[in-house]
Formats: sequence, C-alpha cells, structure tokens
Amino acid sequence: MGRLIVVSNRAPSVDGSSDSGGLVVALIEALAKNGGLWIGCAPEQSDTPTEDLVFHQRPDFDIGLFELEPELYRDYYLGYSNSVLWPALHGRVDLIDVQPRYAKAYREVAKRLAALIAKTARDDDLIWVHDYQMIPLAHELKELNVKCRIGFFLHIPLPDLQTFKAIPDWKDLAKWLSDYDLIGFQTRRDLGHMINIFRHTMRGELRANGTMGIAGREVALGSFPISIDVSGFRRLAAKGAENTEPAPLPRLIGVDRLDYSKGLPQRLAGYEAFLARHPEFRSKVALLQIAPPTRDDVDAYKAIRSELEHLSGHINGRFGTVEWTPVQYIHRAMPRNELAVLFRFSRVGLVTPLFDGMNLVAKEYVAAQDETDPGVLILSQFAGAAEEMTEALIINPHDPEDIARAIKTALEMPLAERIGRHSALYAHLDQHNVGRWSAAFLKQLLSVQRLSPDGVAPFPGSTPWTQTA
Ligand code: GDG
Repeated sequence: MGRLIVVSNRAPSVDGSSDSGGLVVALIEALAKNGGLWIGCAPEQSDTPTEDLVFHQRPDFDIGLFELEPELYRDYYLGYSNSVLWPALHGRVDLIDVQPRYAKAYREVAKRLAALIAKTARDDDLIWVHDYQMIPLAHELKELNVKCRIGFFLHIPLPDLQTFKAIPDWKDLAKWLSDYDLIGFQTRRDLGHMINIFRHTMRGELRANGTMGIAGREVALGSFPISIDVSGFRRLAAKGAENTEPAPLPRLIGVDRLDYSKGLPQRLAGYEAFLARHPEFRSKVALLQIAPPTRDDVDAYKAIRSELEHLSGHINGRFGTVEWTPVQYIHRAMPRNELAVLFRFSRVGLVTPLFDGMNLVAKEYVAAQDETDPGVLILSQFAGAAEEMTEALIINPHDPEDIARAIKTALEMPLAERIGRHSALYAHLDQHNVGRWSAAFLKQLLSVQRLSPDGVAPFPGSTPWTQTA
C-alpha cells in the first residue's frame, strides 16, 4: 500500500507545536492513514549537509528534513523563490531581482531534493508537492526514473501569459509544470492562465475531460480553493471571547504578513479617504493593523515596512487627538488564539490584496464572527477568496474612494443584512473546509492513470491507496 509523501519548503515541527496552521490539519488524516511522510527544509542550515534525509517519527506521520548550506539556501529561498518568483507571480515584475546564481541555486535544490526523495519513494506512493519554491521537482524526479504519481499545488497566483513571460526562465518553468500529473490552483482565474500558458508556449491541447495533452503526455489540471478548519477557528474565537472585553470603539482589523502583495498602503489610503470624507466618524472608530515581519532581508520588504510606518504615522498625525489614535499598527506576530478573538470583536475585516492566491485571513475573519452580531468583510476583487466569498463587500484596492465607501457601508450596515451576508458566507465555508480541499486534490491525483512507455498503466484504478473522507 502506497504512502502519501508531502513536500514543501518547510515541514511541520517535529513536536507538533506548529500544527494549528491549515495545511497540517488538512493533511494529517491522509498522512496518518498509510504511514505518510512530510519532507521539508531543516529549520537550520548547515555547512556540512547530511547526505540523506534526517528522519523524525511523530505518532501520526514521519518527517524527513533536508539540509542545505546557508549560501545555497539564501540564493534558493530569499533569492530565486522570493526575489524572482514571488514578485513575478504576483504581477510585480518591476520588483524582480534577476541574478544568475539565484536560478542556479533553485535548480540545484530541486535536483538534490529529488535525489533524496528517489531513495525513499516507492512506485505506489503519491507525491504531493507544494508551492512555487518546488516547481522543478517532478522534472527532476522523472529524470531519476521515479514512477509515483506526482501532484503540485500552487498556493499563490499564476499571472497571465504576458506577465509570466517576463520571468527570464519562463520556458523552463512551463516545461517543469507540465511534468506533473496533476496541477492544482486556488481559482478558476489561475487555472485559465495555466491553460493559456500551456497553449501558447507548449502547444498544449485542452481535452474534453479537462486534461491537457502536452508533448505526448496528459496533464490533469484543476481549481481547488484552499480553506481553513472553519468550525475549529470558530470555536477558538468563541472560547477566547468568553474572557475578553470587547473593543471600546467599533474596530476595523487587518492581519497580514508585511508583504507588498497585500495592499497595505492602499488599505491605509482608503481609511484616510474615509476619515477625510466623514468627519462624523473621527474618534468613533479605530483601525488595528497587525503586520508581522517576513523575509526581512529582501529589499522590497524593507521598503514596504518603512512605507507603512510612514503612512500610519501620517494618518495619526493628521487626524489623531490626545484621546484617539486612528491607526494602531503592530509589527509583531500575535498568538493564533488572540488573533481569533480580535477578529470576533472587530466590526469590519479589511482584506485588500493587490493579487493573492486565496487569502485565508478573509476566511478566518468570517469563521470567527458571532453569528448573532457579525462583522462585515471588505474583500479585494483580486484575492482568490473573492471567487467564492461573493457576499463580502468586494472592492478595488487601487481605488481609495471605493474602500472608503465600503467602510462606511460596513459600519452602517443594519444587523439583518450583516446576519444575512455572514450566514451565507459561513455556510459556504463550512461546506468547503480544508479537509474537503485536500480530499478533492488527492482524489483527483489518485484517479490519474500514468502510462509507462510500453503503454501499460502501472497504477490500475485507485485501489492501492486508501482515500480519506
Ligand atoms: C499563501 C498565499 C494562500 C498572519 N499574521 C499572523 C498570523 N497570520 C496568519 C493568518 C493566516 C496566515 O498567516 C496568512 O495566510 P494568507 O492566506 O492570508 O497569506 P499567505 O501567508 O501569503 O499565504 C495565500 C495561502 O498561502 C494558503 O494557500 O491563501 O494566497 O499567499 O492564517 O491568520 N498568525 C498568527 N499571528 C500573526 O500575527 N498566529
């Protein structure tokens, strides 16, 4: 019976302390079922990396860590992954920092990782690769004659063809993607971009069953919107609220890694426009923005940090009084349970990315609400979540006046309308939680029939591997 092998840049912690994030919760059951393995980078780099994965056993699944030299890790992770692919795939080609050594390190890491995985993978295992740091992995595994079915899920957006072609290695990236058996995207938007990219760059042909014929093989594609543990997050928020005082003023909340894709300056510009247009709300509301640091060593992240500090200081200087601070800005991570309560006690959730694969904060905000007196979600049309969460107030983050109007509408929205919108959003999330997301992806990966060169399917049906609910 085959195992599920999950590969991502970071593995969950060996002691289970980082499990509360959605991905581990989503996969734990599937991993536990058949003796699963999660492979990721070791938290510390090493000048003398081990030649094998370093295995750790948890009660539910095994973890295999791979070590990298500090310089190789920097060039692969901060370099190619986060200074080339992250900006490019988020449509910020102006921020790409092209360095030949970054691309070299990216390929080198995939090659090394493939060699380590090839030592442990068996033909009937399923390999599920996560995210943009790992795109060449299927290609490298196939070079080593690994025969497992290999799926890939892209957590971040895939831009349109023209933007994709701005990446110097776009042809390689398209080829590497086509080496997977199944590619999953957050949205139909991104799926459409992939189909277009394959059509134009690899003469891909869309088949009636939704797969694409590319260079003599068949690649399955699908949109699988990721979610959260909806009822778990709701319980966390409700429990925490029992011992917490509500906010003194109606609060607007934003929670985002401090990243230029999240539209934070645009959010503050919208809030400033709102306060400028509606003096009657001054001293009557407050914006709490939590923006923990991330990828601090990349210049573009230093720039967004000082921009945000400048803007929040500017708004506080312009409108603040001795008694009232319009913007509270926290540049630190908060514990997850505290975050859940802050969401619950906030009248408005502000999620304004310029481009986002999904955006889990939008889903967490809705899950955390008190259904008898829920807050209102303001959501960017460019977040993947906007495809599903149509009862939110959908805005254009580039238009401060649009954000300002939505803030006013949200603050003045009657209870009955708030309840109506929230219950529709919650019902959708509850039915499409993160367990359903992983089950849907794995089900499709299992149904892939990979033909060996002699035309024989080595994996008849989906019998060898048991699927979780
Ligand atoms: C990528 C894609 C896609 C944030 N601040 C704190 C904190 N967080 C948590 C949030 C949420 C998570 O981090 C952020 O998830 P997002 O989905 O909003 O964004 P990315 O980190 O960019 O994630 C995204 C996601 O992958 C999943 O596929 O949705 O589009 O970009 O859970 O609550 N958590 C704690 N303290 C904080 O201060 N504990």
